[in-house]
Amino acid sequence: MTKKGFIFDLDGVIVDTAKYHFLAWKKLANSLDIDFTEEENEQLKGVSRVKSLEKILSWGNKTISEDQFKALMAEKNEDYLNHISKMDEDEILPDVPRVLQLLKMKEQAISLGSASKNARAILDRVNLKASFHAIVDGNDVTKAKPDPEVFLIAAKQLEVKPEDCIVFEDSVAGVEAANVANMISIGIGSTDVLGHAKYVFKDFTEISDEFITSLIEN
Ligand code: B16
Ligand code: MG
Repeated sequence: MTKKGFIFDLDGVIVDTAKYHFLAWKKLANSLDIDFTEEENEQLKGVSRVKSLEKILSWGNKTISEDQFKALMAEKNEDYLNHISKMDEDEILPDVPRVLQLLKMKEQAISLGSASKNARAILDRVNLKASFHAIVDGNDVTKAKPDPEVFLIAAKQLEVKPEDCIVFEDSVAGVEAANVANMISIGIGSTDVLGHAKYVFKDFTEISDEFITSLIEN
């Protein structure tokens, strides 16, 4: 049987760090007199830090200098890291450990494929680093999702062909990236948003051991 590559996005799949991104972006936007809602935060899921700030500034019709842009990015990240530093294993989303354990037992190849430059720090906080054979994150890519780069690097590191890889993603851009990479895309969230994924589940509690086994065997 061919070994499969299982690639996990981080924010929204393994942990819900979107709430911390929201708090940090809101604080920053409000300090610039820009309104920032949960709906707008949704649109930043899977989007890089630079692109996120560009979007917030355009929503608020603001133009700023390059130096100010850099300073705001650093400020936002410092605030975000402050939230991250308080995370622990309790923040791992339900049934993620069960699925990781099953994949390990079945000797499958497992990678992270995240846009976040803070991915390693987060995995450390929730004590999951050892569960991954490869970690590919925002520090390793030049092109952001929906470009497939992050997942193709992960496949290469796992030494598994893209068509033998399965991607778990909560963002539209991430599902698109997985599809472009010719991988099986599994959306975590709502069908309304992730309709382009091959399969969609609300969360990992809906993903059975039988389903994972069928992915490995087919
Ligand atoms: P950072 P993912 C993404 O992570 C987040 O969904 C997105 O909201 C965030 O802006 C991006 O990482 C960059 O994060 O500021 O930590 O580098 O979903 O691809 O794991
Ligand atoms: Mg995500």
